[in-house]
Amino acid sequence: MFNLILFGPPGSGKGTQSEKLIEKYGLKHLSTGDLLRSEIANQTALGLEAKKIMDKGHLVPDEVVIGMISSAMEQHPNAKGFLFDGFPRTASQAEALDKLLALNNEEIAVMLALEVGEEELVKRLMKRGETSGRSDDTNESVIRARIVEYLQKTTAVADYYHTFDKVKLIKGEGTIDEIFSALCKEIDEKL
Ligand code: B4P
Repeated sequence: MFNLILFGPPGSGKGTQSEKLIEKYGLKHLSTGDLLRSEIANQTALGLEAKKIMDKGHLVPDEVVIGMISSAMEQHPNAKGFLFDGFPRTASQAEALDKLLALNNEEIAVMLALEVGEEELVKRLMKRGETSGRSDDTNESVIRARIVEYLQKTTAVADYYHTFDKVKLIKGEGTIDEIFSALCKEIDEKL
């Protein structure tokens, strides 16, 4: 199995690049953002609770997202590998993911971390908000709150994987194809 984490702040292009990567490498895409938005669309109890938190730009509790990822992994026992997008976002989520993978003698091969400046992130998300219908993309103060959450809680995840020498930094500004090539180069070196 080849398991990789696509990491970066909100709007750094994780979702955009994930679509291209899963097509090229045949990995199973697991995006906690997509899983949460599907719960919201289906108006489940979990989704209704999560929406209130996401609309403030905050992170959904660890136990909720870990539970979602665990059951999504169980549903794909024959996957060639997983691409984790937007997960883990806290150090606890990272530890839980390592434990889940270890149950099957698996591990994370690499974390690819997209680096994008704050003003570019805000610009991209405001632009996406014009068409996406995502309530967390329409308000600049919510977008900035998401970036603060990232700086306060999520950057610790990169520190965690740094200790295992698994982090590769990728310039996340430029054309989508340029960034995709840089990501593929790192993956091909690990395969
Ligand atoms: P997510 O759904 O993970 O998404 P995101 O961080 O908003 O964006 P992403 O980086 O995927 O950006 P995209 O490619 O779309 O999170 C949403 C919320 O869910 C979180 O705030 C949180 O509340 C909750 N959540 C999710 N996972 C969680 C977890 N593990 N724990 C707790 N809470 C969790 O790109 C953005 C825009 O930029 C797009 O419009 C795209 O077209 C554009 N773009 C992409 N690449 C570009 C490029 N190279 N140049 C110009 N524009 C580009």
